[in-house]
Amino acid sequence: MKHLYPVLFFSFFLSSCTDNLETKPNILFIMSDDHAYQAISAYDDRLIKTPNIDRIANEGMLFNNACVTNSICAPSRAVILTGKHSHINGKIDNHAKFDDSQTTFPQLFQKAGYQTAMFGKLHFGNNPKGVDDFLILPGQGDYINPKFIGKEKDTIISGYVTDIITDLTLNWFKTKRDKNKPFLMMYLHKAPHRAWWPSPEKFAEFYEKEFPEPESLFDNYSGRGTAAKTAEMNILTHMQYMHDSKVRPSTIEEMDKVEPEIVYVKGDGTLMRPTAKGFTRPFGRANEDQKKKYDITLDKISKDFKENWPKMNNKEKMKWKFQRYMQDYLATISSVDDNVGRVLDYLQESGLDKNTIVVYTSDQGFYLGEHGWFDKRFIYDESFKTPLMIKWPNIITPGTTSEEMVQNLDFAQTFLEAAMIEAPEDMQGESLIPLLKGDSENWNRDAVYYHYYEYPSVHMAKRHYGIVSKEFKLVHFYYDVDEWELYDRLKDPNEMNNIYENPEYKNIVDELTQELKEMRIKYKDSEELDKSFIY
Ligand code: SGN
Ligand code: CA
Repeated sequence: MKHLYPVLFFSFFLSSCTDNLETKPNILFIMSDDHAYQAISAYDDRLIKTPNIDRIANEGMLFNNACVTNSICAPSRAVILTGKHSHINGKIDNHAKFDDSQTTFPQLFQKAGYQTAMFGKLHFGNNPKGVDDFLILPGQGDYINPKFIGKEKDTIISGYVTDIITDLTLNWFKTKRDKNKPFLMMYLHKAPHRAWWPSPEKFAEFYEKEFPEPESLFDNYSGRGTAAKTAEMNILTHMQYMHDSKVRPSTIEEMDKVEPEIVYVKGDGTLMRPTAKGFTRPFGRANEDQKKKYDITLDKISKDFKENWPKMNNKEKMKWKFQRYMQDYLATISSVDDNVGRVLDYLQESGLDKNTIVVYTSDQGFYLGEHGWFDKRFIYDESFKTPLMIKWPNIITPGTTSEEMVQNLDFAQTFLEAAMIEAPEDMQGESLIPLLKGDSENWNRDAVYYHYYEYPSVHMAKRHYGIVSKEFKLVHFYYDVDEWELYDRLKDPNEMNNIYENPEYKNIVDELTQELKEMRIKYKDSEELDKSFIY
C-alpha cells in the first residue's frame, strides 16, 4: 500500500512532466571501491581526515546503518544497477556472468530524457548499457597509467587513476554536458582497492605516518565460528610482503636466506613462495620518471624491512604490516578525497549544485585490521556496512543522520523516484525518499537480508546468508559447514562473541529464524536456488 501513493502521483506527474526536464534533479553518484567507513572522518576521524567527502554529509544526510546485500565488488554493482538481490540478477559472485538483457536504472534514466555518463571502475565484464558516454577500466583496472575501454575506442591515459577518472568526469561536465537535459553521472573510483598503490606524492607523505590499531587486531577468533577461523584474510598470515607491503623482490630474496619461512597462502589454501610478479604487476606500468618518484619511498620500506624484519616476532610483524597497510590504503583515500573536492567545487562554481543530488558510497565496506583482517565478504559489520551520505539541497536537512537499515539495493528505486521515473515492479528495494525528507513514518523496514556466495575462492570466506536488524544479526553458514551465529549488535558491537547457543537468547533466535525464513520467501531466495549456485 505504501508504494501506491508515489506511483499514482508520479504517473500523473510524468505525463505532465516529461517535457519539463529542467525541473528534474541531476544525480551525481560517487562510488569508490572497498572504502571502509572507518576511513571517512564524517564517521570516524581516528585514521584520516576526509574534509571533502565530509562536505556531502555536512550538507546532507549521513547513514550509520547503510549496508550491502552481498559484500563483494561486481555483485554489489549488479545489485545497485538492477535494484535486485544477487540470486535474482544472477551475478552472485565476481566470476558469474551478468546477463545484460536485464534492465538497469541508467537505461530508464536515458529513456526518460536524462543525459547519462559513467567514468571509472565498473568491473562487470560487460560494457554499461544506458549511458551516453563512458570510459571504464577493464576489470579491476590499474592504478598507474591505466587503460580505459571506451564507447568508440580503448585508450591508455598517463598518470594516476584517481586523478584521471576525475579529469574525465570534469571534462565531461565542461565540454559534453547538454544544458537542456538533467544528468546522471556515475563517477566510480578504483581506489582504495588492493594492492593500494598511492600516487608517488601521497605514498611519500603517508609513509611517515603512524596509525592507531583497532582493538581486535590480535583476535584469535575464540568466540567465533569456523568461518572466521578459516578465512584467509589475516594481515599477519595472508597479506603479502611484496604485493601488499611493497617490499622489493630483491630484499625478499635476501631475507629468504635469513629466515626461509616466508610463504604466502593462496586463495585455494596452497602455499606459494613469493615471486617478483606480485610486486611488479602494478609498478611495472610506471614509466622511468614515475618509478624514480616511487623509488624514494620504496627504498625506505625495503631498508626498514631488511634491518628490522629478521628481529621481529609475530606480534611485531603484525604491527609492522598493519602500519604499511594503513599508510598505503589511507594514502589512496586521501587522493579520492582531494578529487571529490575538485568535483564538488566545480558543481558549486557552475551553480549545478543547487539542483544536484550527490551520493557518496562504496561497493562495500572493508576490514582495516579489525579481527586481524583485510578484505571484506562477511556479514560482520566492517564489510556488511558501507559508507553512505546523500546531499540534496532543499529536500534533505543539512547535517542530519539516519540510523535506519538501508541497502545498496535501494539506490535504483530512490534515484528513479527522485527523477520521477516509474520503477519496474520487480525491483526489490525501497525508495529512501521518505528518509531523505525526514518522514520516517513512511519507512517501516526493520531488518535486511544478506547473502554471500563466492566460495571456495580467494580469501576463503564461507558462504552464508542472514538477517540483520539494528539490534541483532543472525547468520547461517552453509555449503561445507552448517553453522549458525547470533550477535548482539548493541552489547557486542565488535562482534567478538557468537551467542547463538546462549539460552538467554533463545527467544531472539526463534523469532529471527522465523523472520529470516519469511524474508527468504519475500525476496524469492530458497535452498533450491542456493544449490543451483554451487560450483
Ligand atoms: C583481487 C584481490 C583480492 C580481492 C579480490 C576481489 N587480490 O583478487 O584481495 O578480494 O580482488 O575484490 S589482488 O592480489 O588482486 O589484489 S573485488 O573488489 O573485486 O571484489
Ligand atoms: Ca570492492
